[in-house]
Amino acid sequence: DEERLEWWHEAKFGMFIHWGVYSQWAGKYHGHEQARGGAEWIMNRCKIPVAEYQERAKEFNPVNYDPDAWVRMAKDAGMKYLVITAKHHDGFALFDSKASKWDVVDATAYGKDLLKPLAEACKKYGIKLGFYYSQAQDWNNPGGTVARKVMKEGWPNPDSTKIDAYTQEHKGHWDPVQETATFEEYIDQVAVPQVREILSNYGEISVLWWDTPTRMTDEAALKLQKQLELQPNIITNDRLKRPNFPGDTKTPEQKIPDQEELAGQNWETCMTMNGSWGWRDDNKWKSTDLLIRNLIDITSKGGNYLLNVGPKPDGTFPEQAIERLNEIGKWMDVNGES
Ligand code: FUL
Repeated sequence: DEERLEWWHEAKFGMFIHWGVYSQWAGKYHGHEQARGGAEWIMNRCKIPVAEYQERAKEFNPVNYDPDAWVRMAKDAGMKYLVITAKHHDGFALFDSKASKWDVVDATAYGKDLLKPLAEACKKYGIKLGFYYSQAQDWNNPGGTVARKVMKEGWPNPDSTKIDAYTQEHKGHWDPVQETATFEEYIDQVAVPQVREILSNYGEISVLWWDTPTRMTDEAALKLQKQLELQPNIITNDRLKRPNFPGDTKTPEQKIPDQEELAGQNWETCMTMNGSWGWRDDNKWKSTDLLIRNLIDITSKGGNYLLNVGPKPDGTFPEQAIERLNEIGKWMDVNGES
């Protein structure tokens, strides 16, 4: 076990990438600014109907996507691994999936697998690749669960009080389509096969990053965990199901633990560069100085830093992110280990 985690401890610094069709919305729905939460949550926060969300996805066409450039930017900043949202809570698969038509190949203008060329670029530059997979929450594939997020009173839809009542009665769902399958059907027909796909079709996968175990069952967790055998050296986090599926790593989010808090454990602080995981320009960009101080603070305490970039819908990194990665790279040239 110690051996399996050796590279990860040595790595110290990684890039998190939150990308999907939510980047098209960039935190705005019908002219209203999303009031709370990351922009990747817009479908839930604004209770966007499934049909409307999927209609817009047809226009998703990241013609400027250059995974080679992405990986070079990570590498030049001193990052040693990369974790990308293969599927976030909106259920959209960035890969070619046979288990659901709600994927980049079938549901968008782009029509090509986004993870394949990224996996190739990671291999080319010696960057370890990990996949984030939202195993329970899925707002588009029927049967997926939903966290109940109360929207601001009367916003953005003047009818939102009514929608909230529906949502309360329907375990967080806001669109009847979401309940046309059971959770068990979703696990067996979508989640398990998709985890098989991402662990089979992209070469060596070093990390599986589960997220939000909303209404997970032991049965579902066991089925998903079993798929990890496809990648014997894979490292997983503590978010498959709490508390009895601890995985390998603890995942403090947007915070740096005290020296004693997670001493002796494997932990990784994940953090945004601005106020959102998914693309949104919110004027909350952290300074490069702060990002570097965070990196020093975290690694001196024995943790890893997983720093997020939320690419734009055209496939490019925000200029603010590029600038910060460049500056971190310059600091690394002088102060980094290699
Ligand atoms: C959270 C998610 O709900 C956020 O959207 C983001 O992915 C973060 C890393 O984990 O729990």
